[in-house]
Amino acid sequence: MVGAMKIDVLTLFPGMFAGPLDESIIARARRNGLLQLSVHNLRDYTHDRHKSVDDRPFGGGPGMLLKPEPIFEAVEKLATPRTRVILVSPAGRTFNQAIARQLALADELLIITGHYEGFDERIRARLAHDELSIGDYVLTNGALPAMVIIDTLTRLLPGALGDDESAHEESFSHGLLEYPQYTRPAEFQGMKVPEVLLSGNHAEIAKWRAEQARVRTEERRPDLL
Ligand code: JCQ
Repeated sequence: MVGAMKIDVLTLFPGMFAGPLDESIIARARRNGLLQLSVHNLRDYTHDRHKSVDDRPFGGGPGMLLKPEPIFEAVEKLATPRTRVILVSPAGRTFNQAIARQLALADELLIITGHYEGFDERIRARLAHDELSIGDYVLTNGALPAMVIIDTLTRLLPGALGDDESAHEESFSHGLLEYPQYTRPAEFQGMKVPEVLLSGNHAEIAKWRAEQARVRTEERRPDLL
């Protein structure tokens, strides 16, 4: 199967994954076998009566840490030597389109989502190939970041996008923000579509768009230039 990718997710909140991954392009990629996604409940890898996944930090301090045993057991059962194991937390390197393009080349990923104060450090040391953040803010747990990463990777799988969907070159692949775009009507609530776009002069249109993309990027995201 061309582009087929297997992604396993290890989470304390498997219910959060129902819905977002069952719609649209991701649902179609799954139906078509391009994406083989499985969500696993970390609690299923515990053995004690209380199904404990976390414990207090040695040395004291607030909060709880994800304990090693259930995560080690889950990785042992779910990962193969080909699997790239990724932790999701605010302490990871910041996910972006370049990282997405790299990850999309893998054929098996296991995404481990954190919560609370963090992971026991031995999970990082022994199990993780990479640790990713989706940005500098704190969420209640890593389910949403995992879904963001899955979404980004899915649309990069060969065959996942239809012609109309992939005809659109995304902003971050040419390194600039998108130029302003308009559809009908040519005038709406007194706001006119720029004349050049109605001119039929394709060289002028391309020039205008390149200029607009540059201006918009300078104004909004000078860090991209
Ligand atoms: C990911 N940006 C924010 C919260 C701890 C130790 O792992 C933790 C994971 C989370 C959830 O992830 C995020 C996040 N990228 O909050 C605390």
